[in-house]
Amino acid sequence: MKIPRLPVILILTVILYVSCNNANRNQNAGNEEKQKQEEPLKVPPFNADSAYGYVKAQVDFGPRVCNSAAHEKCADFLVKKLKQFCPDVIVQKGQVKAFNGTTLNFKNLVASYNPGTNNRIFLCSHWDSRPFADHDPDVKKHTTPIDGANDGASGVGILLEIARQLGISKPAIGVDIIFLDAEDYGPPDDQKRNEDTTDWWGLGSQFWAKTPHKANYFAKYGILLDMVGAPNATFLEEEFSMKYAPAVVRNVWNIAGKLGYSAYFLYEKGGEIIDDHLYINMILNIPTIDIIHLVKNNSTGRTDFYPTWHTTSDNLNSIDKTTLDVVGKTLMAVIASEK
Ligand code: AHN
Ligand code: ZN
Repeated sequence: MKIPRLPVILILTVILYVSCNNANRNQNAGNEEKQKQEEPLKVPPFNADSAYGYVKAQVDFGPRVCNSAAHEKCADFLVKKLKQFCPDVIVQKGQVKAFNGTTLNFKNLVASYNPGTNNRIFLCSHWDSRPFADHDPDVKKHTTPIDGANDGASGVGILLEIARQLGISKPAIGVDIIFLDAEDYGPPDDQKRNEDTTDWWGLGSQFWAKTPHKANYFAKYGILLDMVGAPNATFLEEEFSMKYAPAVVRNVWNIAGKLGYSAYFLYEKGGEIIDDHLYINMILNIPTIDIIHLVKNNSTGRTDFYPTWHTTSDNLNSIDKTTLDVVGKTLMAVIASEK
């Protein structure tokens, strides 16, 4: 059979042309997709100078130890600022017993944006500071209260700046900013007895988790900040966070990575830390993570706190604006990513 040459060649040419074109288009689509993924995330504004100012303002009151005058004055300051930024502020007052029998007067402070919706998340940090520098290299200082610039004030400073920003831009979802009290009144290390329970920490969060500021309180998840202001801080994947809220850890770490902060938010396991998030997870059943500065100890294989933890050197000199910026911008991006 004779096949006509010219039409066959024509048809083959057309097929070749069309398939090449398609391949090209597919490749272009792939590039666009890739570009979209790699495009840096847009970060809503967060001002690290302002956050630093809020850290300093707290430290300037002196150690915010429960029952002290500085504690009382700082509470007034925090409530005043929250009310400036948010119309719905609730102060939860109460008393709890410390490990040594002292009755502690505490205040948990809650600012609620879009209080009517259950489509919400909360961000929290403890605002009290530790009554003893029991890890100070100088034993004589073991009973001195600490400034807690990092351990306490850093997280609150970042959250106050977030509260200010949310007051301006109004979040699409519900957000609660919660300042928890009486976290750091745990027994001093040199006085620890075997029969001590571990539940002397996070007394304010234990109270709040049992009795939230509102009946039937619900949030999709929570984020705790603890010691988030030291230079070159490293946030490891804390073990209780991974046990109770692994998807939240993944999401926050991914967002931080997209912002270029993967030197701070490490994909590395950290040990279990008894902190406010543990009680919220156990008692209130809201998946809550702890963004906490941890350091891998290569000789013990365990994770340690940063070197000035529970020492008199946890003061304003140990605060770095860049770290405040990294954490603040990450959280602003997390809020903006929620629908
Ligand atoms: C314990 O040392 C068991 N928990 C530490 C929680 C903490 C203290 N966070 C800040 N200060
Ligand atoms: Zn502490």
